[in-house]
Amino acid sequence: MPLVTYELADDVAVLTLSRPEKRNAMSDAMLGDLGDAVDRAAREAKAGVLRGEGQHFCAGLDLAEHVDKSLMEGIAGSRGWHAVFNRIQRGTIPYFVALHGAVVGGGLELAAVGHVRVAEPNTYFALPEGQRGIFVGGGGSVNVARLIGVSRMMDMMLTGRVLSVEEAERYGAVSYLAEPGGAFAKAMELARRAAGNAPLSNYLIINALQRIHDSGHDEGLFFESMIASLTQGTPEAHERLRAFLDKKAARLAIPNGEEAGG
Ligand code: 1HE
Repeated sequence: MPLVTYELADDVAVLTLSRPEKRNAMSDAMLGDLGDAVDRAAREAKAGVLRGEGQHFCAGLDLAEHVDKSLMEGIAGSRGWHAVFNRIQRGTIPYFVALHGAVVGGGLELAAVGHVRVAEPNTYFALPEGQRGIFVGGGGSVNVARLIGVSRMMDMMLTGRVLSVEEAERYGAVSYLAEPGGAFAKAMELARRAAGNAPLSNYLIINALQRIHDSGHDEGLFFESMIASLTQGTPEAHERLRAFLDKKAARLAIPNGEEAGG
């Protein structure tokens, strides 16, 4: 049985970390299965949902496999995480991450490379690398720091602070608070919505925004103009703009339950 199971629900690929007896700790084999599932989703789906089986999302790096690794093996391991995670973060489809229970160490690094995070009330977040005598290796120094800020990340790593879901939401790591047991359904709802967007827009949203954010002001604005004109010229954009003008487009679902536009 693969350690990451794959299902296709219409246009949405559902990737489930399936090693609950070890709290979905990420072994080398599991990372390989995650990479295979991500590549399959890129071929078949328009959006992805990532979740964990059992009581927790993911307990991070499989520590049992890492007791006796050499320095070079450690580097290769970390670079392997980067390679797979990059195919999620800067791939072709957006990922919605459904969180519950422990989101710890590499589990938080994995959640951070998704594009939108939904969490249940029992979710908690920790970076116990300092306590374990190691360091983040799955891109967290870039991606977790980008989500919550360097100073909060240092606090978590230095003191072992465990964030509640409310704190994580306040810090920007969680976009939606779900009901108990409701994170997957909410992530599916959001993924289905995103799957209805123009695929080129989704690709650019997940690839260009992060690169623009990493670049300078002038480069960012220049890059943005190029992308804006590129998307406007596509037949799909013409069709969608025409649908809006003809009042055939889906209307905005505004928070008070009314609809507007279109
Ligand atoms: C594991 C792992 C793991 C559980 N590697 N085996 N991550 C951590 O430091 C977190 C370590 N795990 C925990 O603190 C707890 O397991 C949890 C708080 C996540 C969950 O607690 P609980 O009570 O539900 O489970 P448990 O009884 O602690 O664990 C159940 C089994 O899973 C047990 O194995 P068993 O054979 O005794 O049944 C645990 O040993 C096993 N298990 N977590 C290996 N992580 C790219 S660099 C990233 C760096 C990091 O991720 S550092 C943080 C690592």
